[in-house]
Amino acid sequence: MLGRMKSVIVLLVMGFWAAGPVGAALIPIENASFEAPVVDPNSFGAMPVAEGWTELDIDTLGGTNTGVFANTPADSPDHVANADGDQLAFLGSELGNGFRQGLAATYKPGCDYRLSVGVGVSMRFPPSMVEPVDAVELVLYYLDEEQSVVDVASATVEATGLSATQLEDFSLYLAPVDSEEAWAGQTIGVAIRAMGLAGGFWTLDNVRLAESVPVSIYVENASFESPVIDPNAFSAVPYADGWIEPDVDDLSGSNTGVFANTAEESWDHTVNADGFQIAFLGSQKGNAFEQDVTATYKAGCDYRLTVAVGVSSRYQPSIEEPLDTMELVLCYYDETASVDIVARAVDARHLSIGWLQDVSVELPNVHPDDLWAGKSIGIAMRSEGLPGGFWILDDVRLTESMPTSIPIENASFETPVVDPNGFGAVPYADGWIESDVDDLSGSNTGVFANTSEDSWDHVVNADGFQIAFLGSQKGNGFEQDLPIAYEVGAQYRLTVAVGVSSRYAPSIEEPLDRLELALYYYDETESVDIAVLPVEATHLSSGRLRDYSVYLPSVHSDDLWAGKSIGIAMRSEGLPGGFWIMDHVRLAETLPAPDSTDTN
Ligand SMILES: [Ca+2]
Ligand SMILES: [Ca+2]
Ligand SMILES: [Ca+2]
Repeated sequence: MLGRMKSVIVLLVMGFWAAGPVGAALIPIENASFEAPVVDPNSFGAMPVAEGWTELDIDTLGGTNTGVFANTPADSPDHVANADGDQLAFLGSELGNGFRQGLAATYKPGCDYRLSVGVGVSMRFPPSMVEPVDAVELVLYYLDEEQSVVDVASATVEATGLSATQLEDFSLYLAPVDSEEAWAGQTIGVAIRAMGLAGGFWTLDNVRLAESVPVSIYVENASFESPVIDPNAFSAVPYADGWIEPDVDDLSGSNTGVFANTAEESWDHTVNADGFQIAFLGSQKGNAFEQDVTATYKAGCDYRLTVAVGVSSRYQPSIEEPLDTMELVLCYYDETASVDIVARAVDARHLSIGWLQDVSVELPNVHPDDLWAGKSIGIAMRSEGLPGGFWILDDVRLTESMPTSIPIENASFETPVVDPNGFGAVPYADGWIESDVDDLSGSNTGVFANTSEDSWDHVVNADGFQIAFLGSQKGNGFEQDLPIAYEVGAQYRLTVAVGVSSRYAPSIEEPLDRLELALYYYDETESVDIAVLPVEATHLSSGRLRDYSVYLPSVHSDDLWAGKSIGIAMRSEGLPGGFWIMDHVRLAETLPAPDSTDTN
């Protein structure tokens, strides 16, 4: 129940995708714009069929609840101004009517999905906008073994406020697919379902499904676990390491800081806090947490800031006029000041004591001409209210999504399957070329089984059950030559989740051990690196992996690697004695053309 509440707020995002994003990887949907069959606009103007779609129609005789119609002339009072093409779909408002389609594409582990539909209402027969309000549901589903439809995610759109002449864009967001989820690898299904009473008609057009590959961008002290508070002492401190804290309390800074979560049996315990500590933020305008992360906005990528938000058990922000609000912001710095790009306001009306709710703000598709392209990413949580209340915040997450995922064999090091009851590790990894200075037993490269959750050396954010290990000595490495070439105009991003061995961490003192992530190609004789990111062990942990990404800017036609096979590598550049651990290798590509629908 609580998990469900959490998902609802993240799912529905309006308006952002109204314009086709540059370089978005759209998964092909048959007759996505309802242009077929072609309707003769001089005759009846509508047909009770839509090619390519499975029509669920409770009018089994005439099928008059689902079909397509021709947009009227531009001077007609019911002309839909922003229709895509010449035709749209109509859908009867009664529960049981709907469109659905199984696509050729599958849910790829590690990818997230966004289904968008232009929605409007019939001018003559609009769905009910008063109680009981009619609604339409956008759905992503898959078929189980019995061929039954199983919903993966859904979002509800109510008729209230919708127009007959202007479609509004609604989106459903599906968070990254975990390889363990039942729909991983299953065929993607999209559906639009009426959820109301009979009598009205919805107008639908331009169904789009975008796939992208999100990776984490590092946020310092993202879970507010430092400074560490002694829970037996005062249990709160007025600062948080790593954050810039504007605080209207100039003297003691008591509007921003961190506190220790109370014991589980305590009345004010926060059930779903991340770790042991949480941040507090006074509700008065002028109080904030801000951070400039060490990453930049990249053209062709989407950004999403997510924060777990709650309210103080003792001093809640006002839920009556004047309503207190808090803003999540993505910003950048021009020469002189920080400039907001997108902000999302939250108020306390849907928040509850003892429970944090995920709230997200998104910046879709950075364009090369945007002022923030190439600039440092700034994130902020700012109060916009009156004094007296406190917000509580935890688990700040920043992700960057690139449109297209390129498959990598055994990307999560799940094969060969290691018997966790045996030795727990094997000295090889399927699908990878392993360079190993230990010629004899190859014990510098291989895979191991994550330990159980209660174990001291458990890796909390491993992908699946297994992780790779790599000896720190130069000469050890994993490489893979992909059956895909560097495409002119495209950018590439290789991401690996990296950590260190709990027993044998690579050296963080001189001489420093380094791990290199690289994109390479083969000229006639040897492999040549094009982009390399060195990673040091200094900020790495054995219990939590951190995403590192190496970027290759747009490939030019005269680059030597244009058209050559893509090579990816993780290589040690150090002395023997330590071990890197790594998991969840992801390669993403931005597409050169805005209208490209190639998802391979
Ligand atoms: Ca259309
Ligand atoms: Ca925390
Ligand atoms: Ca794995």
